[in-house]
Amino acid sequence: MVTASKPPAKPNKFEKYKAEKDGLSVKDEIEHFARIGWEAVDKTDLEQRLKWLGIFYRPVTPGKFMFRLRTPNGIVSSQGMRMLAEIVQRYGDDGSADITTRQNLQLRGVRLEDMPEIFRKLEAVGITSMQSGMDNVRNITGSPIAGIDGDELIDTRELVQKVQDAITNKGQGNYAFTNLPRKFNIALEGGRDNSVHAEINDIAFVPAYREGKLGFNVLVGGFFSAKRCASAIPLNAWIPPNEDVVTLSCAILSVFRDNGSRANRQKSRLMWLIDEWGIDKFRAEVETVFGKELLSAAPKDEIDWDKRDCLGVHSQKQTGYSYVGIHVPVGRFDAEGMFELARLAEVYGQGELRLTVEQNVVIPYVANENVETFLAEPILQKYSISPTPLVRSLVSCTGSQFCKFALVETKQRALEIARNLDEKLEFGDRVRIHWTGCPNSCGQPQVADIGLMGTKVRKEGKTVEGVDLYMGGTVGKDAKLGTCVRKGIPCDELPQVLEELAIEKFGATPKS
Ligand code: SRM
Ligand code: SF4
Repeated sequence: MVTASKPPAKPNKFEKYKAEKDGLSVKDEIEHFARIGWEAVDKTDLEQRLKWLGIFYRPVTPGKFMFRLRTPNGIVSSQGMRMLAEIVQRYGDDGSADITTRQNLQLRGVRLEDMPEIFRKLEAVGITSMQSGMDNVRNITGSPIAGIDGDELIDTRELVQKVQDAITNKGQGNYAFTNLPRKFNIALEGGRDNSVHAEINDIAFVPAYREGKLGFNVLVGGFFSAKRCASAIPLNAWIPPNEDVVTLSCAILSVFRDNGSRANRQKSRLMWLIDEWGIDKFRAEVETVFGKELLSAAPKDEIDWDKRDCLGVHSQKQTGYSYVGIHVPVGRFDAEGMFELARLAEVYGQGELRLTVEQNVVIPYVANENVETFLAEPILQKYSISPTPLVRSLVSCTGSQFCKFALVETKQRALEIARNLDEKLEFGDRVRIHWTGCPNSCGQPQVADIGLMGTKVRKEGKTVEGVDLYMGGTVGKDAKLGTCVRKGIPCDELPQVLEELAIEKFGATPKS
C-alpha cells in the first residue's frame, strides 16, 4: 500500500482515519455492510470511507444514500443508462438521478443492502463508481462531442478512459491513488471551445501545436474552495496525445500525494503545493517522476472559440448524422426520463449518451433523415432541445434537499426564478446563471455570467436564506473567474434583483 511519504506534523482528522484504514478497503466489506444494515456500520466507514466507492451517506436523508458514478468523458451507454434507471425506479419517490457539473451521474435514494447487487450489475455494463468521492481523482472530463465534432482537434475519449483506468486500476480500485491529501480534478479538452472549464481543474490538458505537431499544453492547480479560488496556471509543458498523458497525470498525482500538505484541509489542494515550491521546482519534481524530459509548452493553445452548450440539432463530422443536445432542467431526472433517453439513444442513435458539465444530455449519431421523427418524441416536451433562454443555461448544485453543507435550497428555486423571468423578459444573448448552495462552489458560480452562492441573511430580525452575487465569469477562450459583487441578498428579493440586472447588464427587455 502506498502512503504519504511526508507525514504531517499535525495531521487533520481525515488524515488520521485514512492512516488507520484506507478508504478503498471497505470494498471488501460491502457484502457484510449490506447484511448488517447501515445503522450497524462503523461511523467512519459509513460516513467517510464508503465515499471511496461512491456511496455517500446523506445526513439529510439517513439510510437513503447518494451513489456517485464515474462517466469518463461524460459517456454512458444506453444499456448502462437503462440499468441505472432500473436502480432508481426501485426506490419510487426517493429515486432520482442528477447530472453533475463534472458531466457525471449521481443516483439518489439508494439503499446500502442493495449495493452488492448494484455493483454486480454495473460491472456487467462496464460502469464503475470507484474513487469517485473524498480524497480521490473525480470524474475525468472531456468534450461531450468528442469524436463527432467536425472542428475537433483531438478526440479525448480513449485517453480519458486510459487515465481513469490507470488511476482506478480499471475500476477495481488502486491503492496507489486512494490516499491523496485532498480531492483532485482532471480535464482533457480536445475541442476549440474549452468545454470542460480547463481553468478550474487541478490538471487540464488543452490542445496546442508545438513545432507543427498537435498535442496538449498542460495547466495545473485550478480549484475552488470555500476559502480560495484559483485559475490553473501553465506548467510550461507540452505533451503528445498518447500514453504520455497517462504517465504525466500519474506523475503529477504522485508528486501531490507524496508532498501535498496534509495538515490544514483548507490548504491541501494542489495549488497550495505549487505556491509553496514555485512552479519551477514543482515542474522539476514532476519531470523526475515522469522519467523523461518535459518539453516546454507550445507558445499558444488552440482554445479560440466561445463555449458551446451543444443543445439542439447539430451536424456531426460523420456525413449524414447529427447529434442532438437535450436539456435536463438543472440536471435532475427520474427513472422514466432515463429509460426514455436510453431508448432514444438506441432507436435513433448508436446506443450512446453523452453528459455535459452544464448538466445536460447529448445523443449522437441520429441519421439526418430521422431527425424529424426524433424531435416528435413526447419525452422532448419534458426535456427540450430549445428551452427558454435563462432556463437553457441554468446550472445548479444539489443544495439543501440532500446536502448538509447547503445554506439554501437551490435546484427548485433556481428553476422557478429562471422560468418566471423567461416569461417576463426577452433576452438577446444567453445569460448563464449558476447556483451553488454554499461556498464550496460545486455549482461553479465563478464561471457564470451571474453566480449565486447560498448564504444566510438577517432580515427583519430573522435569519433567512440568501445569496451572494458573483459576476464577470467568462468561459471558452480566455476564460476568467467572476468575483463577488454583492453580498447577502435575501432569496425573496432575488427575482426583483435579477430582473433589474438582466435589463441593466444583459440587455433584456420586458415582454409586451
Ligand atoms: Fe462538490 C463536496 C456535490 C462538483 C467543490 N460536493 C461536495 C459534497 C460531496 C458534500 C457532501 O458530502 O454533501 C456534495 C454532495 C451533495 C450531493 O448529495 O449531491 C457535492 N460537487 C457536487 C456535485 C454533485 C454538484 C452538482 O450538483 O453537480 C458535483 C459532483 C461532481 C462529480 O461528478 O464528481 C460537484 N464540487 C464540484 C465542483 C465543480 C467542478 O469540479 O468543476 C467543485 C469546485 C471545483 C473544485 O473542486 O476545485 C466542488 N465539493 C467541492 C468542495 C470544496 C473543495 C475544496 O477544495 O475545498 C467540497 C467540500 C470538500 O471537499 O471538503 C465538495
Ligand atoms: Fe453541497 Fe455546497 Fe456543494 Fe452545493 S456547493 S452541493 S450545497 S457542498
